[in-house]
Amino acid sequence: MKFLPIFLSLSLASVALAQEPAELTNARAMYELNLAKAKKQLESDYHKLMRDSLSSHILILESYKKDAMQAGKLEEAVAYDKEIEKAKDLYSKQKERAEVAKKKAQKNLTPNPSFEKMKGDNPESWQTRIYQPGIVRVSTENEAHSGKRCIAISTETGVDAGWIAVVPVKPNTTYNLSGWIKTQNVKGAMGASLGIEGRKETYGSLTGTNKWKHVTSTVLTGNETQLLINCLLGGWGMSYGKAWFDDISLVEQEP
Ligand SMILES: [Ca+2]
Repeated sequence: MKFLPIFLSLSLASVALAQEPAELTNARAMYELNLAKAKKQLESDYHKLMRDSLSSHILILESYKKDAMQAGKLEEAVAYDKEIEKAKDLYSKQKERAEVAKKKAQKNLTPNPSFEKMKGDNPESWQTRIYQPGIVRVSTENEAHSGKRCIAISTETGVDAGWIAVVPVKPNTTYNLSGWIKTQNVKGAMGASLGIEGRKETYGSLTGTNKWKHVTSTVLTGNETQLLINCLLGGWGMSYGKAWFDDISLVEQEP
């Protein structure tokens, strides 16, 4: 019997966790988001400060070198010259580090974005959705924008269908969604476009026949913690023809 209080208190704790109020969940998400933003800002400030300090250091060394030259102290001037080379080397290394950090922050979050990896008959991490029935062919093809493969949707009878990938995202954050679309005799509804499933706005909305075209747009997440990228032929109605998609990108934007 003496274990009962522990058992009870454990049960109460798990009930309390299961029923965490939405405000608390949101507050925690906001805290983590702000913390991530602050870390990113600190890192970028740090890189800038390092470069600024090294620039001033180089300027000072150069003025010392000039003074030494004018005073005919050649050995001293050569020593300053070596210091200047060292500082310039550090500056370029620092610049490289900042660029690597920036690239890391701008990572494309789309899984298998060029459709090069296959899993069975489908590109890995992508699946098809048929919203309105029609005779539709979904395929991976060799007419790629880059690499060897891309995805395609085609129909003569009309269709509303898409290739979908799920991407975890941060709430209340801005992302840039972009991709390449090619079309052949597309007509009806939104045509061929890139969008987020469940949202009415689509990006690109190509009709007719087009060579590979780059489409890009800004997506705000609001409360969402995942986005379903949708390479779509149709969209709130039926479209006809054929569309190809390749090199899809979802990148978090700088705060
Ligand atoms: Ca590709």
